[in-house]
Amino acid sequence: MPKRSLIAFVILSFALAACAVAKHATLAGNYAAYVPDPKGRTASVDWTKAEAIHIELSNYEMTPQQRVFKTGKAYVLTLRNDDTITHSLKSIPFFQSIAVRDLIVYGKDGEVIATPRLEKVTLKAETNAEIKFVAVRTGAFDVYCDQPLHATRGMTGNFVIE
Ligand SMILES: [Cu+2]
Repeated sequence: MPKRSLIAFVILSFALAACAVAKHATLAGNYAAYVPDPKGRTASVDWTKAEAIHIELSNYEMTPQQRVFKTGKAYVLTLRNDDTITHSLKSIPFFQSIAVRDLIVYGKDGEVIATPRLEKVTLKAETNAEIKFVAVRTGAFDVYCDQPLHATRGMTGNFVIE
């Protein structure tokens, strides 16, 4: 294979691999802003005591819009999209303040994405996702759906870690 074609092939391969993950979740390239050692942090908590939380993303609404988390506590956050269109949950500062154990996106092409560095979770129509995480850093975080004009129409919320 000529050198130029080889380079193009390598770039295309990387792009396709990135797309496979980007379907449901956007990942940051920069680890430094995220909570260090998410594996260690999520391994050292009692998951039988994890609190289950449900958030609906449908009809240009995020329900509930407010949610308070406690540092050091484990959560299983279920995101449901029962709508006929795609929605997302985005907040880079929030995802940088939690230690993620697993992200599972359910649906036709559901997949498990093991990552400590989420930026958003995208949910196609009639898809659910589950994020297992430990709240780590305190703060107030704006969350929103980043589909065009959805935040303007009301798909916003506020998470607090205290
Ligand atoms: Cu939306």
